[in-house]
Amino acid sequence: MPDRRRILAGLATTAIAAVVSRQAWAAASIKIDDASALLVIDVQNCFLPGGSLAVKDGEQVIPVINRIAKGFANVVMTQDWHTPGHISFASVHAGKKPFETIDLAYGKQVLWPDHCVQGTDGASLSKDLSIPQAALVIRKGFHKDVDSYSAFTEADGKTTTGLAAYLKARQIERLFVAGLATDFCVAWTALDARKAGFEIYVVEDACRGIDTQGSLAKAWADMDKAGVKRIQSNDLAV
Ligand code: VGL
Ligand code: ZN
Repeated sequence: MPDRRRILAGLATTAIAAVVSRQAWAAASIKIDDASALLVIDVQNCFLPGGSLAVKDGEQVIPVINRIAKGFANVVMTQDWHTPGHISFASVHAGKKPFETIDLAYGKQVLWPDHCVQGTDGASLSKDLSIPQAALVIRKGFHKDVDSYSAFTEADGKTTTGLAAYLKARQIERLFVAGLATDFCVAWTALDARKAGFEIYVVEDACRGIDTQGSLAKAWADMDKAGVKRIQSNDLAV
């Protein structure tokens, strides 16, 4: 019965279309408004292939970040910006190697290869970032004796970068965070954003982690507990 077959085929097509459009709707359901800002964390040469603290597959975040950034009027970038001989560098602690930890006055510190030294090419933001509307670059980690993974508060837990006040002065309530590295600067930024009262989403596929001594799993667990939302770039309506 050709007619019946045609009707059934038509129904099937309609059903498939409904499913597809529902998925499309569900997949891009998070709206970006004037109270939203994108934070692009530390997309710097040192953290990219060939860099002194290269994050595995770090370069893969760049096209994703460039794509989602088109949906944001408000974008802040951060730049890890250490003094030469910074306290977070293994090279200044006799007998210590990168990725070992030490206890400092403000708590446990992972030691790193020398990276993101002020004014060096390694500290430059990647030339492949394409976010011309970014209005602010926050530099952090520039006090020689204190690290600062977070874009908000240095590792002493009290020295502020001023970012929360800037965002609040601009009526920003909702933050989306992307960049490097998921388990250090991205996670610490997201956790501090919650403490400062912001709603925050980590865009997972726009980030990559270092993952030393279980740090990546711990970071996601801490973020989950603190109410940080974990999304994919396709969830954003851009
Ligand atoms: C970072 C380790 C040391 C980061 C910065 O951007 O996540 N990680 N400094
Ligand atoms: Zn650093």
